[in-house]
Amino acid sequence: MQNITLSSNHLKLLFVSTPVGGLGTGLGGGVELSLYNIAKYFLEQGHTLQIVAPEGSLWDKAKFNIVEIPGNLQIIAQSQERDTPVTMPENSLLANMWEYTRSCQHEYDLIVNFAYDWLPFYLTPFFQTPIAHFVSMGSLSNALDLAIAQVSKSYPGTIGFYTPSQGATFTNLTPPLYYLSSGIDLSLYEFCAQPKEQLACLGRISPEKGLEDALAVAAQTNIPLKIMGKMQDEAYWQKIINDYPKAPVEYLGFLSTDKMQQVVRECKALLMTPKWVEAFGNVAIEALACGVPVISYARGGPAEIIQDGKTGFLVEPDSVAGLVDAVTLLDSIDRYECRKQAEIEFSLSANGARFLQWFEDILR
Ligand code: HBI
Repeated sequence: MQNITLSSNHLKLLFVSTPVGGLGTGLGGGVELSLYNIAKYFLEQGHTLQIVAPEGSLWDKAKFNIVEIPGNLQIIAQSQERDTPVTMPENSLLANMWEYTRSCQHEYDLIVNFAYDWLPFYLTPFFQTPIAHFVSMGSLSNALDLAIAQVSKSYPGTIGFYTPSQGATFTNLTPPLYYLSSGIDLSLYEFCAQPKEQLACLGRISPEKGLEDALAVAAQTNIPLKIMGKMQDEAYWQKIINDYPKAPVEYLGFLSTDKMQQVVRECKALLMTPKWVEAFGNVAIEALACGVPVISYARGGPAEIIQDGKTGFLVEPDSVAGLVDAVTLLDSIDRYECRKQAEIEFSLSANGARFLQWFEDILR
């Protein structure tokens, strides 16, 4: 085992990205935002970093020292059943990314995996350089669950999640497990003390987001609802719009962070109605950063973020009546408390420090 001396705590890190799309295309969803913010922190702290990413990534290649790998994208895990066999396309991008990683592993102190895929977990024992695995969703696949459990047993302390509730969806894991939460660049979000009479929804337009319940709130309260996010499931959208023809709803599309926060900051609250165990819910901390309280079902990541009654309200899952009651209580929330929570818990430096601690624990 090479004897690593953390002189001046300088780390040489190799981040291996998700194989479902190039960085900056939005296909990588929340894990793209996480990778961006963690990379920014480690670069600002003076560590050495390289990012292995799919060809066609849009980030600044020089700034992030990105090496682009060709190959066919991996199928997104959410589209598979729990018992679907692991599949590898010909000329697999995932395999090519990990072949590159194997070939240069000795130049780094630590490899960090951001892919939610079986292969990197299976390959871990074949590597000499330690690998930290950041798991970006709840349990979706039996084969991957087993591979994660095996790595946690053979290499304790190398599995990280966003939240405990996300981690709890997996079984047979060996502690210690790490919960990193998340972080955003707060300078991109502007506090607003006096909102308009409107509510917001943020995130991919897809069934697991439960948008029909937000439409029901708009219909019952007649408060205008602004919806923003990638149109992922058009049929689902058409169905829920037809189910609530009278709801005062406006779909604004997928906006840049700046355009999105200009709308969200003027809202009385962000509504989150997840039907699945949301691993985290970056949209919740984006709203808090603008001083916007979050009303969410008490399910998954949002339940670990929102301070009930102080920075928003946690509602009995799937209870539209509970959401409507919470909307009537919004005036009791001090919007500056929302911004303050974001500054304390979810800044780039707070998030980066959590990852640095994790990495140093692994390397000790
Ligand atoms: N699917 N197969 C696969 N691999 C990933 O890394 C992956 C995914 N689906 C979604 C996803 N990553 C990210 O968008 C989420 O982790 C946020």
